[in-house]
Amino acid sequence: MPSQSRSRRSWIWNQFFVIEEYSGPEPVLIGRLHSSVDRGDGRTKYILKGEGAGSVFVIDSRTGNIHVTKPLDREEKDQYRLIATATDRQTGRALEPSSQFIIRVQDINDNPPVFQGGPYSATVPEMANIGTALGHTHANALLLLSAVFGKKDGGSHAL
Ligand SMILES: [Ca+2]
Ligand SMILES: [Ca+2]
Repeated sequence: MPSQSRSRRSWIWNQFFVIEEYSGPEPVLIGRLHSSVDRGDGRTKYILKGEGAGSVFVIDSRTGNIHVTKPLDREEKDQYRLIATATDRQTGRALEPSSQFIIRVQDINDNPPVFQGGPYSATVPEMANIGTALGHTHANALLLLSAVFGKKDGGSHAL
């Protein structure tokens, strides 16, 4: 008899980060999905569902790159729950179990209390945690790769 040790697959909770109120000349790359079965031949189709998918957040179905299309306001909404799916472009079959993740909006002090004179300027916090690798390899799961924030061209990423 086959053993019952079916490994229970738990959701992999990962996060992307977006600085609030940030807008660039073009949609800002915030991260990237990558399936472990993606051979880079274009068969893998990445799909994004959930809050803001297709409007606030758009995904390139081939590369898995996720962009944010407009400035976000953390005082209005501080996180978005999304679901990532990878399917085979030809058969439409799911290649991976869907994976949920969160896009968190990072606070900046854009609504400072007015109690001090003196020059005050809101600065964007250190980007360190954005450049950190947030995803981790899992044998059969979607991998979330964080973006190098502000990088103009992601084309130099070697796989
Ligand atoms: Ca705000
Ligand atoms: Ca704020």
